[in-house]
Amino acid sequence: MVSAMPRGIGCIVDRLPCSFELDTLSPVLGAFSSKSERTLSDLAGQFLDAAAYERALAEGDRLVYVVYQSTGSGQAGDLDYGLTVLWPGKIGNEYWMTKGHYHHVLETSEVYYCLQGTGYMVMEDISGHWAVEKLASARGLYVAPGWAHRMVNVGNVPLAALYVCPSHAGHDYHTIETRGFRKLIVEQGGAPAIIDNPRWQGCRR
Ligand code: PAN
Ligand code: ZN
Repeated sequence: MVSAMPRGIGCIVDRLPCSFELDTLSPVLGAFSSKSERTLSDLAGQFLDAAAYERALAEGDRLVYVVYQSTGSGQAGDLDYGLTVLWPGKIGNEYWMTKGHYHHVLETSEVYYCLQGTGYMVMEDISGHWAVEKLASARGLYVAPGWAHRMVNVGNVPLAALYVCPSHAGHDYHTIETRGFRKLIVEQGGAPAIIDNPRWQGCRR
């Protein structure tokens, strides 16, 4: 493609047309405006087995996932996109996962496209409906408006997924931090299983 525009990171900062490399083997996003790293301590209170969590944390505050972000203007009409890479691991028998969130602007949606790995997207809405969809290489996923979402890695390699969402969506982490998700993904008999979260605080917001 011929373009008079500068390529790469300059396009992202200035919100100019651009394309980007997606290294699906690493996996890494070729150009991004920021990178967030989440470690075990960022997931405090989220894993069911609190004692196993404390033991794991005592051994080191390990990196759980990285988000390469191309963050837009924050205006409706613009898009944020990026790549989330979630490492494999378990706390007790519960698989490593992202914090998960509702969008601050509840009626916004999101599309994910999985590049590598095996896992699930755990979702729920404020009425208590829930859904768990499989994530696997070359599999896409639509998070409908109003649904909280969390990635869970049930495989042995990093789970990597591209995401695209409205730039004004924002993140509401507080609701999940206090209420939890209704469903958890744990290993049972050597395979992933969906179980009820006994600590789920209901569908109030
Ligand atoms: C994604 C997520 C990313 C990390 O960009 O933010 O996968 O998950 P947490 O934000 O829950 O830590 C997204 O869904 N944005 O809206
Ligand atoms: Zn989101």
